[in-house]
Amino acid sequence: MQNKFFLLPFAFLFVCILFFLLLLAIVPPAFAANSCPEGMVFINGGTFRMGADSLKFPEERSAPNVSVSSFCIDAHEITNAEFAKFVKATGYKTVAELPLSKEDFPDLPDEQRLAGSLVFQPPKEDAQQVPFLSWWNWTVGANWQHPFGKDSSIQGKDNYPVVHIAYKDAEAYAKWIGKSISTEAQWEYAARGGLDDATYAWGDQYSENKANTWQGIFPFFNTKADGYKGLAPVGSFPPNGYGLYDITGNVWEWTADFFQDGHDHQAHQYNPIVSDRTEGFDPKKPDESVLHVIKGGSYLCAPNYCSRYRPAARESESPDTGTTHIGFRLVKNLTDSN
Ligand SMILES: [Ca+2]
Ligand SMILES: [Ca+2]
Repeated sequence: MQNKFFLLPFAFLFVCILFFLLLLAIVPPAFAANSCPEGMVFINGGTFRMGADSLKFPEERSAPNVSVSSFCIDAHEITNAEFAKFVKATGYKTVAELPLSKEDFPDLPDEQRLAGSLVFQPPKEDAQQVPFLSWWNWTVGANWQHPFGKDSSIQGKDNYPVVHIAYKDAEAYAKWIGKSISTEAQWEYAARGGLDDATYAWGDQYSENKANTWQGIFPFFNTKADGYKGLAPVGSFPPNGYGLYDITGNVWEWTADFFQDGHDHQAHQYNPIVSDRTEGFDPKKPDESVLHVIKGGSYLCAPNYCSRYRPAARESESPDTGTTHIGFRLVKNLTDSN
């Protein structure tokens, strides 16, 4: 009888150890705050309202309870210098550097299959009428090393965000460096910088000194009140509450999600991602079936046009399209390889 009581504490200890091991097995490990690679910021996971509800931007329709796990995110947009290291190591050619193939575009004349990309070209300031999107000019020879065509260069611009990056290019860089393109939820959660439901990444009032956007009347006249008519070196403006630079403006940033018209406002979603391309659809672009979400707006977003320099704001973009105002930053998830 006495022996039985003697064994009780050991039995209790055994159950406790078993319970602890079970917990380890079912609860996913979390990033420690100091485990992010250099140049990345630790984002403590949490729950937030994703999107915003306004009549003007129905595509932002909110979902009130979206949760994300902890992750690391680049403090700034990927720069020319960083992308150059990748190209040097791998010999990678971006989408803009490759001619369009005869197989994919059999009806195009040869001269229109030359390698190039879309370059922003403002209309004359005294122009009376400008067709929609006519400020985008297909430019042969434009790519990340020659942003405005073959005679332009990124010399001396190591610290500027790389541009003319198609989704596939961002994916290739991410794979090489062992990181991921963020989900839209991760990106937006990080962009809010802890200010839930604020209109901008810094609060509720627009400010021309907080990010590289466009002041004046787009596309005709840019007052440069923020100091930059075009791209700015990364980190030229104050970071948001989580220490992220240019999460508003400068260049748009790719996310992994396919674009849908608004978020599922009834769902409680944990680490959501729209990863099925057949679910992607933008009613503004009915002829394009595959569109990724881009976030953050760019130096071309003005109060009179676009105004998508808000964390909730979103735009759809064809994955094979890079331009003079699309770049990227990456996240590091537990599942990433190195
Ligand atoms: Ca500007
Ligand atoms: Ca940006």
